[in-house]
Amino acid sequence: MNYIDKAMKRATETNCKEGANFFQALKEVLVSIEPLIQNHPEYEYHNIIERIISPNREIRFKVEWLDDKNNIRVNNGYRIQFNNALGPYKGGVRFHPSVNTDILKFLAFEQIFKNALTGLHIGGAKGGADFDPKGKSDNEIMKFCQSFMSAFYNSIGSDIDVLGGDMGVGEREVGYLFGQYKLLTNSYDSIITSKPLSLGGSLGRTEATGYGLIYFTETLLQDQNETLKGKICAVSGSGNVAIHAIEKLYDLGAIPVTCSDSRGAIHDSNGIDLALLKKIKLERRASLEYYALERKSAVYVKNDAFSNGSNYVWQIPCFAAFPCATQNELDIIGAQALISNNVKIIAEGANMPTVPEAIDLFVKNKIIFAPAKAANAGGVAVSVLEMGQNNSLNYFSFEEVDQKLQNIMSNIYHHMKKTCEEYDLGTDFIAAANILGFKRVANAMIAQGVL
Ligand code: NDP
Ligand code: 2IT
Repeated sequence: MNYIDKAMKRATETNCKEGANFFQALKEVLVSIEPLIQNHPEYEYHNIIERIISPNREIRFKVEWLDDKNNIRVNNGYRIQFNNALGPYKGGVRFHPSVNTDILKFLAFEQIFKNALTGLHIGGAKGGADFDPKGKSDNEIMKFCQSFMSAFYNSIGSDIDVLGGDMGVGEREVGYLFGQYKLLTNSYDSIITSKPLSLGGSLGRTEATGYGLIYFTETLLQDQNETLKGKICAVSGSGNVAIHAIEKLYDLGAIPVTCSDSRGAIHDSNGIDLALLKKIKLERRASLEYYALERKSAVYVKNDAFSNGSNYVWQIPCFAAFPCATQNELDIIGAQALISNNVKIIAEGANMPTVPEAIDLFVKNKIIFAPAKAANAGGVAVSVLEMGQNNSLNYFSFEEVDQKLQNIMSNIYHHMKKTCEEYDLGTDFIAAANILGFKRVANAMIAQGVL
């Protein structure tokens, strides 16, 4: 039995049986590190694969809270502290009804290697709850955040595990989570990032994931004598990552023409009206349907109206496609449409947004593919800058953070390129990201001995 089959068998025995997302993430890493494993017998000697595929700790807790009608509500909360070989656990918190152990394990596993790629000293974790923030009042969100933090605050700490934002968790939620931790521990420790500025948040953190995605893409393209300038781009999602990707695309002279949410998609051939998008999604927290009502050039397609179930945005001809909503949102139908419309590059803003079969199609058709672990690492990287600023009490300007973000994204690309050369990978940036990330974590595990 080869190491991939052995590891998958071990994962099946020790993890949730229905862990489709976790196994998808796991398999991609295991397959692509093959050239590394062949050249490094020490990883087998130290049994790194079996050790790296099991989370160090999985915390599961009940979250009880009172809604506005004084009904007692109950949700499931989780924190997966997957690997801390490189530094304190670090990773976001997701509030979404779909959250379960499988989703959080895949996210935490990906986070280990993404965090390693930043070159910063942080381990990988992810947490969240199956709580749906949609339709909840501000008071209910606050109550939920306070109960969530009360349930597991003693498992985190500024040098143990530092939380951050993710889907459904932005500045508002982070502020409430932070406040409750402060109350319970009487400390102002930096146990969460993406904080509002008034609580010690970093300038540039809100923008970092979306901006970083576009910096990474432009760096990669420049290396191929290409640029985003003047090019039509398709973006999915309309949350934190998508909105700031669209903003940076405009800064670079590109033309983003699509966005989407959980209910439908927008195609605006004049270019997305960013101010209107922010008003609808960030201020009003409303559906994109209202965008189309206020903007005559926009076409709105409801998810169920595009009958094959695929996201409509991938049908729009574009030079570059940026999936920025959620996992497995770019399917084969979308990939086929993008390829037949001569897409040049796919760069993942969301975590694992492309199904494996679609990735295979892109690779077969020589479409450049920038994987999430590298392309969306700007968010967590600026989170670490936030931790550094909190600990040193020395705060950077927006321009300083933005410059550091550009340097980090450029370094990630250049290290991946070097890995491609070293292992003769051509432009297989998926393999390069996995090899580079794995190597850094594995070496740190070996250096610490058997724990
Ligand atoms: P937000 O909650 O701000 O936005 C999520 C967006 O995705 C919303 O537009 C939402 O629509 C849409 N969406 C959610 N579920 C679905 C679905 N099933 N089908 C179609 N659209 C959907 O989250 P973020 O922008 O922060 O996160 C987006 C992705 O980026 C996630 O994969 C996240 O893990 C990843 N990421 C986030 C980082 C960050 O710093 N925030 C860092 C790195 C990665 P609606 O408005 O209707 O809910
Ligand atoms: O997936 C991610 O990298 C994030 N959600 C950001 C995590 C963080 O700790 O800032």
